[in-house]
Amino acid sequence: MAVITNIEATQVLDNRGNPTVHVDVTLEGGIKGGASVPSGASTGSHEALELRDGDPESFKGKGVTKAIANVNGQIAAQIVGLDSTEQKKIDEAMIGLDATPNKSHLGANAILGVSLAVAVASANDKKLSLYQYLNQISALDVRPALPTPMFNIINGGAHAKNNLSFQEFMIIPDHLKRFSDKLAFGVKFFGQLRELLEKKGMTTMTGDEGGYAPDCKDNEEAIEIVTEVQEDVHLGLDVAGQGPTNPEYWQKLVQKFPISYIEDPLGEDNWEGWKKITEALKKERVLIVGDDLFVTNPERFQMGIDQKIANALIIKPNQIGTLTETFHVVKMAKAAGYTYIISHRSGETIDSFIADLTVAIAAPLIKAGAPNSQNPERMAKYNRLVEIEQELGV
Ligand code: 2PG
Ligand code: MG
Repeated sequence: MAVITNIEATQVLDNRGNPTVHVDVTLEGGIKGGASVPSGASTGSHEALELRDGDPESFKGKGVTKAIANVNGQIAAQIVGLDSTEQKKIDEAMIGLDATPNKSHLGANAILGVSLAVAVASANDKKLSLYQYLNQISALDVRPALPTPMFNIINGGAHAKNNLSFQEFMIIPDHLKRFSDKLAFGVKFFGQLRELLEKKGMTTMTGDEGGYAPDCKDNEEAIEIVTEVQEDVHLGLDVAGQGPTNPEYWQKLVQKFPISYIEDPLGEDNWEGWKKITEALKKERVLIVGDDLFVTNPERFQMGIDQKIANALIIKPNQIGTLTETFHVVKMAKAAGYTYIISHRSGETIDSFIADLTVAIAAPLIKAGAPNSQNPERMAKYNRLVEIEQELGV
């Protein structure tokens, strides 16, 4: 029994300078746990609602003081006094208190901040590493394992001021075994890409996730530049629904380049198109990944499973709003044979919760941005994974 004695939320800032919710939970005996909530830019329209103040005089309407007030008021009133290890009960109490389908009453940012901070406090109370504790409460029956990082080394779309319509160009060092070797590979590759861009007289300015944001002739040129650094490196794309809609385009692209991962090739409501693309790319051994399509939402994901759409999905706790619901969707993925991938948001803080989460559920891949030392909000996740690697002795 670890009784929650206090819950306190604060408005902090993310890497874009936008406000976000930080929550600290205190337990009887003084043990604490804190968590900061991330925030997307290319947000799916079916995501749980991120509550923002809308006051143009303050942070261009992006303040989160209403969400903070909901944590310190209504949520604290309901949750203080409960046992922090009862994650499901706490999450369900918040869902009940909100009583809307998309958490628009209290705000998914308010609810998730509490949900995560409760888990961190409980892990601290039990003197467990966060990933160990999450592994236990997930009840997924998997052994903690380190993921392969997908480094987003060229940024476009809603994450950069350049002319690339695809949002993310990633490298996937799955030819290496140890996490720290994969990270070293990413850092080296990123440096080589910088040199190549400089040689070509292209900009090395970066986007929101730390990758370079050059202007290119088209998306293909960006892929060509990456493969100029190394021909056979495995590639991943997040198209964020901003690409051609005909399956032939994608078939040709994956035949031309070593692409093994395509996220959101089509828009979030184009179920018919998704069905065709999934069918067309079946024999190409590519992960076809639903992000804005499924939004970590059990109903939307079930529609995809039923129609055999995609073969992988992105898991983002803030798309759904509680840890319990996040675990539920991962369980569905495991049962249906979909690959599940943990992802950061383009708006992040140095909170590294998702690093522990990815290990806890043994997700084979993580998206956490560029391995760019100028972006501590991305490096925090990678460095935490290195720590876990050390702890696991693998
Ligand atoms: C995505 C995410 C993270 P955002 O589309 O996958 O990379 O972007 O957080 O802006 O939605
Ligand atoms: Mg995406």
